[in-house]
Amino acid sequence: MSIRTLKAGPDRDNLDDRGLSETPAQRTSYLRAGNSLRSWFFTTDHKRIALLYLASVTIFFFIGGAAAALIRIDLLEPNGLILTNEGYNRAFTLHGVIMVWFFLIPSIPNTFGNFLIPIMIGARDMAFPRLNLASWYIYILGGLFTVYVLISGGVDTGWTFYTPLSSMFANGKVVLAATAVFIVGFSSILTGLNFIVTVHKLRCPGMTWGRLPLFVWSHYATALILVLATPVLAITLALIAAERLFGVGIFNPALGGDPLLYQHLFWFYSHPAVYIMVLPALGVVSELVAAAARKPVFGYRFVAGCSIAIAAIGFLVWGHHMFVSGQSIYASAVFSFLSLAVAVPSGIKVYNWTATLYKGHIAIDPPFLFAASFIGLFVVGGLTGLILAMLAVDVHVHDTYFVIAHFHYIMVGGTVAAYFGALHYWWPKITGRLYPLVWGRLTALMIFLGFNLTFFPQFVLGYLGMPRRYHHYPPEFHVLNVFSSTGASILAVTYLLPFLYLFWSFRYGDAAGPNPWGATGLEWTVPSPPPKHNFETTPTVDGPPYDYPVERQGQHG
Ligand code: HEM
Ligand SMILES: [Cu+2]
Repeated sequence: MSIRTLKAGPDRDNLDDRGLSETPAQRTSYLRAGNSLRSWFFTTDHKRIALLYLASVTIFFFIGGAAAALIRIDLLEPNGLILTNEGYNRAFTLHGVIMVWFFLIPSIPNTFGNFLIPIMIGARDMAFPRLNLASWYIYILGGLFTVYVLISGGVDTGWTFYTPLSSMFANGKVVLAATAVFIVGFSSILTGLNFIVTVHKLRCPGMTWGRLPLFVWSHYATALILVLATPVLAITLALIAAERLFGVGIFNPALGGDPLLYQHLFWFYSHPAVYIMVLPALGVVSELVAAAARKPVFGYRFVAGCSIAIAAIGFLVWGHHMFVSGQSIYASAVFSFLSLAVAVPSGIKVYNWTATLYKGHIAIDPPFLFAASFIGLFVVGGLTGLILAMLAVDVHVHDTYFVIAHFHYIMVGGTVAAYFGALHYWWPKITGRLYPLVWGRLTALMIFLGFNLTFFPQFVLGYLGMPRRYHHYPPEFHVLNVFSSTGASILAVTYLLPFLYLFWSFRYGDAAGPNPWGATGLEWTVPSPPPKHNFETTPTVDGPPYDYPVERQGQHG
């Protein structure tokens, strides 16, 4: 097995029956603290809850991915290959609903945030451990509801549930799907609340706001959005249900309602929600970049502040989804300006990561490769966002594949890459085991290639005028669609790879030792896997974050 740059595990005197070394702390690790189902399903340990989420978001990722596969197979032919028109609509709705609410929003915060925030700030657990477990149950309840809606008929409105389609014409289980999303919203709100209180109240002595890891800063910003925006979504979905079930006139003009009101309410949540999806990823990348370069993050305060700025400005730009809705041109102009402004803090982060990597002794390991793909794809996604924020251009490409490509570059290329980066970086901490680095590198490269082959052609398709959400398309779009579906097949295979070698490592990998990457941060001071209560004694912090030794920098001249 290849462990080129990873330091080997601890002393050899403590070998277990597999010949792996094991310290007393590892024997009392959170993984060993009881193995009954009860000890897992009623746990209040943030680390075990994180693993419950890890398992469940993975399952939803593959359910959503299966729907994506159906869509891409179908689009191999201009007239559709396997699905009926109705089936096609249901497949992309299922794909969007599952990916957005059951994967992208919870993936990084609920798994890695849950696992790492208490350890990173020197706490023994979250502020409200039982609420944390309750959030998981609510998430699962919402998930089961969604799967039920899927097998009992499905919904054909798209993940945005736009009215009047959803309120008047859709013949699917719109109310049930809305209920499912409504339920899972509570999970988001409770998790956000838990993060905020934990970061405010449970920081160990010396862990000032100016010393918080950037991962924690970005989760703090995310938590603010979760708590402030999610209730608006819940109310919006309840209003759709009220209109469909009881004929209350809210969005339906025939009843005195206004369909545009729906779009305002929906995007008031859903634009901030795209930052719920990407801010935790930005936090992950800051950690990965610093560890790969073994340098302090350049402009720490700016990177931290930009998380808060992105969260704040993100609340002011929702109208950029409505440029062609007929809203006033003055409103559109303001939304256009503010949308361009939100790119500034995102851009600052990219510059600061680049400056951090500059002249660093970069270890070309899987976490770095995922972080590097993140940065590249996030830049493409962000720059095309600027293109979309231009009023005149958006009239041309709105509701085309250009928009699909834009948000997939950020959400799949960015957030999913960061999710895999986090998995490869903290896996030794979570499990106490090392995995073969070559496989991680191969996966990172294949995901990058497969991703670009899938989504780059979609920019061209959209620019040429292929509308989104159409089941049939003119033959001149055929070749680019075949490219896209080919890339999607590469992606599908590659997404499965980590599950093979990571599970292998869980069983057979070498012991990781507390700090295999030689990284800074409290999580690397505790044993891998961490003991049940994280710290034997409460730690004290007396230095800045990312305190890498200076003499290791800049030797490339
Ligand atoms: C530089 C910052 C960004 C700008 C200026 C921007 C701009 C835009 C604009 C104007 C649209 C609407 C296009 C249309 O419907 O015609 C759009 C759509 C979208 N963007 Fe962005 N964006 C940015 C970053 C992001 C980020 C960070 C994410 C995700 C994490 C994201 C996710 C989305 C999604 C999901 C949609 C489409 C929603 C739908 O209609 O289904 N964007 N973006
Ligand atoms: Cu937006």
